[in-house]
Amino acid sequence: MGEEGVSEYLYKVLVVGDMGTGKTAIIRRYVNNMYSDSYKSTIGVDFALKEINWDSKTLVRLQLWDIAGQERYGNMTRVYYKEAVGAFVVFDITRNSSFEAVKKWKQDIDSKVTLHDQPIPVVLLANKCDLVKNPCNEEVMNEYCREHGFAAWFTTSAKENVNVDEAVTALVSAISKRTGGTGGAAAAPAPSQQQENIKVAGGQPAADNKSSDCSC
Ligand SMILES: Nc1nc2c(ncn2[C@@H]2O[C@H](COP(=O)(O)OP(=O)(O)OP(=O)(O)O)[C@@H](O)[C@H]2O)c(=O)[nH]1
Ligand SMILES: [Mg+2]
Repeated sequence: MGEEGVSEYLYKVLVVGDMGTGKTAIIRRYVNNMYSDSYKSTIGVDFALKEINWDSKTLVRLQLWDIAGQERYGNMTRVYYKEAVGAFVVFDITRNSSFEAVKKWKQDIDSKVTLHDQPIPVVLLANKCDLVKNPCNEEVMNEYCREHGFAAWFTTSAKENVNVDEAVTALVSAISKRTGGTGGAAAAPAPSQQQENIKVAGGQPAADNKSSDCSC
């Protein structure tokens, strides 16, 4: 308990996925509401902290671990993953190889970190949705998430600020359910669309210059 009966929670959350998929951009959008088109690859790991006033009695401190996608840092993940309670796996909706790598990232997390002897909640992000004409097929993605044990998935755009807050809310909700924190999920703001345990992404921005279909 902190001041005036406010409960405080610290959640360590991993952000992983292939290089260039937009992990740093998503974090920057979420934490600072900023975006840049220039690409500077993350070296090793970066950190960002965001405080969420979840409700009048609950403060969540989200510690985001922005993990480099470059293979050469892969052998460090066991150290980085330690004591994480949730994760995002990010792929680039226009790059199929980054979607194929999602399974590998999920297995890497599941094999190296657990919460109460179970896999930690992981939310899948199909990023750069501003670049595609046809977004992910909902049925296919719901099935994919069920099969691979993702708590939820969202199409996101760090560039156009699509579904970034919603994805974080979904992950924090899932973590809270598992840890018993934030007064239980019933008290938490829920994402708008929900199908079983899978939150389906909505709110695609309309754009004329989209070039391709999604890669999944
Ligand atoms: N169009 C578009 N571009 C994006 C989006 N998110 C990120 N990018 C661009 O994609 C490139 C890579 O983004 P980063 O956030 O640096 O990628 P990363 O996953 O952190 O890459 P590593 O640190 O190398 O693992 C940058 O040029 C970003 O501007 C998005 O939502 N839409
Ligand atoms: Mg990065």
